[in-house]
Amino acid sequence: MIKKSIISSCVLVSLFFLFKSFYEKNSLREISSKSNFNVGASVLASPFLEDEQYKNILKRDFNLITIENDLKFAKVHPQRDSYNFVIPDLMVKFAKENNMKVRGHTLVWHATLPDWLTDRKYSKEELTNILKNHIQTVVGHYKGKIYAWDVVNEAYNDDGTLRENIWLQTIGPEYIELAFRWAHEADPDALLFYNDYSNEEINKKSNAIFNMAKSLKEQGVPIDGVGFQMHSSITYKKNYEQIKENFKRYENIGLKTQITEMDVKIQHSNKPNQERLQDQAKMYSETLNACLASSSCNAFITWGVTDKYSWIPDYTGKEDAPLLFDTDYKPKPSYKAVYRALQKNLK
Ligand code: 9MR
Repeated sequence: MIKKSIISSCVLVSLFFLFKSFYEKNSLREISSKSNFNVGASVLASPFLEDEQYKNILKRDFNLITIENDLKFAKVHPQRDSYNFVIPDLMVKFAKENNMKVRGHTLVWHATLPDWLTDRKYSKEELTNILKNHIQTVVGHYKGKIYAWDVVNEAYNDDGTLRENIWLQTIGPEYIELAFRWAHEADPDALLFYNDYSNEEINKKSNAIFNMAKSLKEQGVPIDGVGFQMHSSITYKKNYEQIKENFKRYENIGLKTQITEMDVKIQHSNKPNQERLQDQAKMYSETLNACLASSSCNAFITWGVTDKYSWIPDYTGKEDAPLLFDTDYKPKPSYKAVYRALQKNLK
């Protein structure tokens, strides 16, 4: 009995050192940058401001950051006549110093709106002007510094209809097209994306989004691609053939696709932890394989860096471990799976 447990401890210790030396020799950034592929993570203000180890992982393993919250309407435009760029400016500076791209998130959304906007009703003309000024001020502030914007986020319901939100109710469905045009006027070099969740497989929502993007492109509206958030759970198996088919149809019409907010929940499974982490690793690599099977897909971004800071425990009220690094900043099996998928697919 004692002999058996000594042997299994030795196996675990050697696996740990093997994995450690794997991590020391390899980085996601290095392998991605050689092929001009974007590998990124979203960044939160508090660890960014306080945690050097967090920033060290960011610059070591990623060539792109997405500003997770600090460019949302309520954060960047808290009063009708004042903007606050302090934190996003620091993040953009950090990215520049470390030769990383930045994704701006997000210009038009139904959530994280300031009270001054939601507390009273505006006329169509007033709200149109407010949105135009907002987009042009924010995009203009970062002209030449932000590589891509999520211009419109989550505008569709699961049944493929447009979500009721203040923009649709007051401006009308043309708010989407207008937002892209205004963003392009403010920075003609920035790539402009529509971004949503549950749009990776073929379903009513993903068809509606594809048709919208195709029609905008045909009308000459400056849209460059669609973002697929990819918030996932090991207990919901995805249809990777459909995901590939979906990315392929964007390739066929000359639009880019990007995985913009991937994380994988493990809290709903009853399996032992090690097995859940293996299932999670598989889900990360299969998703990345589906992305890399299409030339339209040029970015893979996780929604956070380490399990220490993720939106999921706050949102679900339960512990989880959805990302590539654990709470001690050690790379998880998912990290290695992502590395292997990049290695297998990138030339
Ligand atoms: O992770 C973000 C969390 O910290 C914020 O409180 C929340 C509300 O602004 O937004 C979360 O990010 C969301 C993203 O902006 C859009 N897609 C879904 C993400 C998770 O809810």
